[in-house]
Amino acid sequence: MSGGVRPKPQRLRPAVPGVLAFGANLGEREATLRAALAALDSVPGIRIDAISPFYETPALKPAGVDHEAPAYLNAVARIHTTLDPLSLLDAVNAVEDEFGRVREERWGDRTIDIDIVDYDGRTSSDDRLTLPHPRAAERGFVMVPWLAVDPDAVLTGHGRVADLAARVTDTVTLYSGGAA
Ligand code: A4P
Ligand code: MG
Repeated sequence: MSGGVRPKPQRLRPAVPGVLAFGANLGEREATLRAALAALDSVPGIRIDAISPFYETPALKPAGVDHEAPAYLNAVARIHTTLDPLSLLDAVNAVEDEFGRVREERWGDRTIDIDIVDYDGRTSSDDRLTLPHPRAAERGFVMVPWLAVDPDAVLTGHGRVADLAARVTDTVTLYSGGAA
């Protein structure tokens, strides 16, 4: 987790940096986010380096912001991983499943959503995985927490996260429940 460095088994692939975004708007949001972060940190080949504060954000639906839907808690984690991108996606999907994620509706309410925002600055696209995450740049609930854990961050193809965070229009409020 953030702060300390824990020994992990040696692996053949070098560890590369990545950025994961977390969102939850159903159930015990804060507890779920913390448990999902801990679960990912315990996956062999994933190490969480830093966790942003948690932010409360109104639900964004395909038709726009939905103030009737439960609000989200969002956070971003900086990681290092020895997993290849699709294995990392498998790992985050497994953690989503573990915490009761049900996929019924696009952008529907959910106990937990974990997106790979950035994997070592790479650009790629296939059926399962688009890198960087295609909608991250315009989302305050991703840019603001990312900026909090990396003031110098750059989103491949889009520019400095500080500039992107200054441009977003959605409301992002620091959650009084506090940082991880
Ligand atoms: N996929 C492709 N690229 C990626 C990637 N970089 N990271 C695929 C993760 N997954 C990726 O995702 C659908 C498919 O995207 C997966 O099968 C995966 O192979 P999903 O998590 O099943 O469904 P989703 O999250 O509803 O779809 P989508 O389009 O990823 O949604 P977004 O764009 O992530 O938006 N409002 C607030 N306030 N806070 C939020 O966190 N999140 C969403 C989800 C909508 N509204 C929100 C929030
Ligand atoms: Mg998702």
